[in-house]
Amino acid sequence: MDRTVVGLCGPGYLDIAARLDQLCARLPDAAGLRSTVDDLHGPLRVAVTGRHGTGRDTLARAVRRVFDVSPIGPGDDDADADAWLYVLAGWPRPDDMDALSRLDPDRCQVILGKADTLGSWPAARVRACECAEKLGQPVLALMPLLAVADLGDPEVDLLTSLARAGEVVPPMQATFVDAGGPHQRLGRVGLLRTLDAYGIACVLALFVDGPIEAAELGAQLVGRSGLPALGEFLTGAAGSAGRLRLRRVADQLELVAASGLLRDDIEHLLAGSALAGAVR
Ligand SMILES: Nc1nc2c(ncn2[C@@H]2O[C@H](COP(=O)(O)OP(=O)(O)OP(=O)(O)O)[C@@H](O)[C@H]2O)c(=O)[nH]1
Ligand SMILES: [Mg+2]
Repeated sequence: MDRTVVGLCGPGYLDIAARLDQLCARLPDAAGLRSTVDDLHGPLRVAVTGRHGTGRDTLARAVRRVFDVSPIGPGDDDADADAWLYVLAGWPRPDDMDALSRLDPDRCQVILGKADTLGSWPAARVRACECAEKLGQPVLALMPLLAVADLGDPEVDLLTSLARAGEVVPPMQATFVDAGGPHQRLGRVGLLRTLDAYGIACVLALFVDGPIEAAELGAQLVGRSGLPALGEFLTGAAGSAGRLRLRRVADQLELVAASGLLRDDIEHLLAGSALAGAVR
C-alpha cells in the first residue's frame, strides 16, 4: 500500500529550500545553518505517547504504515517532535489529564485507541465524543490493530474456512478458540492476537463471497482501522512544522549574517521569500 504523503510544504517552501541548499554550499563552516536547512527536507516527526499498555507501539506502527511521516515510539526521545498523538485506551484517567496538560493542544491529537474493543464504529465515535467533552479537546477513535495486521497464508486459509462455514465471532474469546477443535486452537489464538474479535468479524464479512487478495485485504483493513482520518491532523501539523523549521533557518541565517558572512545575500533571502512570512 502506498503511504500517504504528508509533506512539510507551504507557499514557496520547496523554492526556498532549494535556494538555501545553494547558500549552504557557499558556507561550508556554518554547521548550525546546514542542519536547520537539512531539516526542511525531513519528514514530519510524530511522537506517540500515553500510558503503558494503551497500544502506543501498535499505533506508531500503524502511522508508519499509512503515512509518510516519522513516528517516534514510546520511550524514544521526543524532544524534537513536531506533533504528538496521545493514546487513551478507555476513559481518561487523572494521569492522562496530567500528561495532556503538559502538551501543546494545538500540536497534540488525542486518540481513543483499541476502539474495536467497543464493538462498532458508532459505539467508538460516541465514546470518543464523551472523552472529548471530559478533556475539552478533540478525540479521534482509531483501531490501529487492524492497520498493522499482517496476515500470512495460514491465517488467510483459516479465515477462509471460517467464512465458508458461516462462523460468527462469539463475545467470549474462549468460545471462539474452542469452537474449531484442538487442531484449529493455535490458529484461532493467533487470529485473536493479530486481529482481535472485531477484526476477525471484519475479515469474515469481507470474505463472504470468497477470500480477497492480500494487498486488497490490507488496504481494506487500513480503511476500517480509521487511520486515514488522522491525515487531517497530520496535514495541519505539517504546515505548522514547516513554518517552525523555516523560523529556525531564519534564526541561523541572522547569526551567520551578524558574523559578516554573505550579509547581502542573506538579507535578500530573508526579505523576499517564504522565510519573510515565517519570521513575521
Ligand atoms: N483490540 C486491540 N488491541 C490492540 C490495539 N492496539 C494494541 N492492541 C493490543 O494491546 C496490547 C498492547 O499494545 P502495544 O502497542 O504494545 O501497547 P504499548 O502502549 O506500547 O504497551 P507497553 O509497551 O507494554 O506499555 C497488545 O496486546 C496489542 O496487540 C487495537 O487497536 N485493538
Ligand atoms: Mg510498547
